[in-house]
Amino acid sequence: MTNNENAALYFVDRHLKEGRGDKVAFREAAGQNRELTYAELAQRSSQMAGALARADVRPEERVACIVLDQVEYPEIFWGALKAGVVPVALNTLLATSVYEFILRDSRATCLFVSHELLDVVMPAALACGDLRQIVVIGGDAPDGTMSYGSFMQDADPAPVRDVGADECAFWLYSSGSTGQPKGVRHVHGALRATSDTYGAQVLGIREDDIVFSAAKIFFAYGLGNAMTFPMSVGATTILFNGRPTPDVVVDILAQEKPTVYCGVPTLYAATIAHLNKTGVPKAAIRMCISAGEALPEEIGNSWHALWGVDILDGVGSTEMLHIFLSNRPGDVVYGTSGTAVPGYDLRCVNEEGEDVAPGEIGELLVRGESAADGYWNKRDKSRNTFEGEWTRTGDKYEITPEGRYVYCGRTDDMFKVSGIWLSPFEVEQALSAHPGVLEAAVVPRRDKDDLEKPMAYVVLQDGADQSSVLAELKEFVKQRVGLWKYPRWIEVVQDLPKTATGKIQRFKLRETV
Ligand code: 3SK
Repeated sequence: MTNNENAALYFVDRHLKEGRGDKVAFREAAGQNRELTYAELAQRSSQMAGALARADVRPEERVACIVLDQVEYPEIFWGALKAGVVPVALNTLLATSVYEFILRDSRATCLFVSHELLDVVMPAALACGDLRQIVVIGGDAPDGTMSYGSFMQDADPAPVRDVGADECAFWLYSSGSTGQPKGVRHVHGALRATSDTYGAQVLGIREDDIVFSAAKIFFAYGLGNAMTFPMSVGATTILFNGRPTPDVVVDILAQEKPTVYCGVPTLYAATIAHLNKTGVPKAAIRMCISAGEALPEEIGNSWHALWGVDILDGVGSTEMLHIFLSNRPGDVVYGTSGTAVPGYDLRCVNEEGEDVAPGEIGELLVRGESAADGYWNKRDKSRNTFEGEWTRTGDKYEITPEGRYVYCGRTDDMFKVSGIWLSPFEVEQALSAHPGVLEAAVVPRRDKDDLEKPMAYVVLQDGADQSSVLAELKEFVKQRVGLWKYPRWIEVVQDLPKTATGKIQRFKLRETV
């Protein structure tokens, strides 16, 4: 191969040749205060590639990353890419049973885990036969694991593996409508495809930018915001390893002075409420973006009133890697998702696959270079989603006469909570696992900020004590399926609407809500 298209050459090593070695690439916020320059990242990621080879992790094998936003994350991610090993970036908020499913499904042979997550992750890791190595970042490494320091120690840097742009680079996991997460395989070329389009042409990312993304690196949205977009131009990213509550976000905006802030609607709404009490500090933001779920108009207007800066609302997907439909700087219409990002084509089609007219609702299809290569081991689902050059989004949209796209809901029952897909099925399973619950149905309901959150209808087991079941259920769901998925409202009902074949008719409940 003559032209090595390994993405690490462009995003990491190029900065040395272009004289940005001493520039800070990543800085940890809120008391962590470690920094990583582009030169250090180039060196440490090459050393990581060598350490992976020394540990006998071979090219094309998967390494699972259950890692908080901290400086080791880019070292692992780019080190794996340099080695031709495939990092699988996993949500750090999942439950043990979901980790076990994903670790088995991905057949990862090595796991990197932040020590803060060990209690939840270790029982899953120990149950997975393919895992040969567990590397713990920070804290003490328990028996059967190795510390990050020892894993890296004295490893010789490895050369960057020669790969083509179409070779698999990394995986993300996307939740499925049946509750089973799907491994989404992305290629090396997809990273550049998102930074050359949305990053350069919508965000207009610049070398002097400092970026803070409240959305974590394990999300496709966070991966672009906090990793590839800033790294495409040699900018600096602020990393925060904790929960981005409104007070923390405001502190980071005031202390670290990011110029680009990337949030999600729920957090924008909570931050506005916080700022209305505390007042707006001096900050440096020039650009704010939002994705994950449609941004209510009111939130965009209130944010603009406080900061004098618009929020660019956009739409992306794990399958397309980042945003392909967005409002533009200087051309924001709140309540709409904007227009196609340069480099992407969109269609809105009816059930026959024909384009719908403006004003009619259809499913959104998207075409662009960053589309995933497919789902891992899910041929039917891959075929249904990736139709040749076009990717089905499962989102329903209407095009206004001015050519802007307006979100109209999901084609199936999935919905987003705080920007993360939620499968009602998965939450229903968790609710039904409680000894006091016979069956359950979950639908979205809008909260006071006009954002969707799960609402559950439950049928209790005969003889169950209603008040004690209700007192336990939210915590019970959090422990089983993940912290953000618990139902914010629970109503006890005598029975659930069902089809003749016993399928829950969630649309009937949605109408009631
Ligand atoms: O949910 C979105 O809008 C999104 C945006 C960018 C990347 C990934 C996703 C899921």
